[in-house]
Amino acid sequence: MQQKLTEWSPNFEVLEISNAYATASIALTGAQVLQFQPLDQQPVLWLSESAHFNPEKSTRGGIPICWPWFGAHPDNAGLPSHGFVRGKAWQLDSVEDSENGTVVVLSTKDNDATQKLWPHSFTLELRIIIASTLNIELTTTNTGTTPLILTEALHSYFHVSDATNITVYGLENTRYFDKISKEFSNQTNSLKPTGLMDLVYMDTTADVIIEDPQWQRKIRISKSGSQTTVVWNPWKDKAQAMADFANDGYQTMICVESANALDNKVNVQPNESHQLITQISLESN
Ligand code: TA6
Repeated sequence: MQQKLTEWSPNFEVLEISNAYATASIALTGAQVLQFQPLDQQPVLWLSESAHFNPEKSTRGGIPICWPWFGAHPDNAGLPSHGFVRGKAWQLDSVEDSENGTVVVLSTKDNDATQKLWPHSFTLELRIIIASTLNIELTTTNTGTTPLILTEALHSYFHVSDATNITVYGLENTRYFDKISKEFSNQTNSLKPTGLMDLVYMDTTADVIIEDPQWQRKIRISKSGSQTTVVWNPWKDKAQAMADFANDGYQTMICVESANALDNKVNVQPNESHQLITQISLESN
């Protein structure tokens, strides 16, 4: 394995890994995986061509970590969207080769600034295993004396050849909340993106498959410790409104997020831990 820590912009440090199976890059801001590309494959994760590499903000693409709330804060719209750890400096604890691939561990914990936003004590650890598959394990540990009640997501952006020509399987017969219409519905069939979608699928632990006929591959997203799957594509108008989203960027991405959101809250008791895990693998069509 080869590893390099480089600054992609001032104070924005990125760990670049290259091993026998894949290359990957991980920003220390937010412990955000920015890139993952198995050898001889198109990149699996989508990273915006217009991304801003800001040491205090989440980057558009890869896998931002939404924690300890997903989306807007439930009671206080003034708090940051998707929680506060995606714009926080994480500590790089270790980088080691194992028989399963390269294992990278990052962590963060509460401090005065987080206590003001969310008055709880915690440690968070992200374990990333880079091989021909990408394994991500987010462990929340309650180091305080009262229960932690939280929502969260591994907000994964996937790279596809053409968003209008993919099919998303695995969410059939699942109830979802549509964040645009603000209504609950039931997904009857597989999903074919045709426009803006912001869908929160409830009570599902199923694998999701993104079938991409043009690139002759399927991306399989398996998960554990997750009861919610979120599917998002901002489509043309919303993408144009975002400074870090190239105008046509929506055409080559889709977010499929392993999450615990809305009523699928997680309750972590003092001295206990909870793990949100996702595994991303490629299969040929
Ligand atoms: O997961 C979908 C979502 O919650 C959308 O509602 C959308 O706004 C998106 O995340 C991106 O949020 P961000 O704060 O990164 O711009």
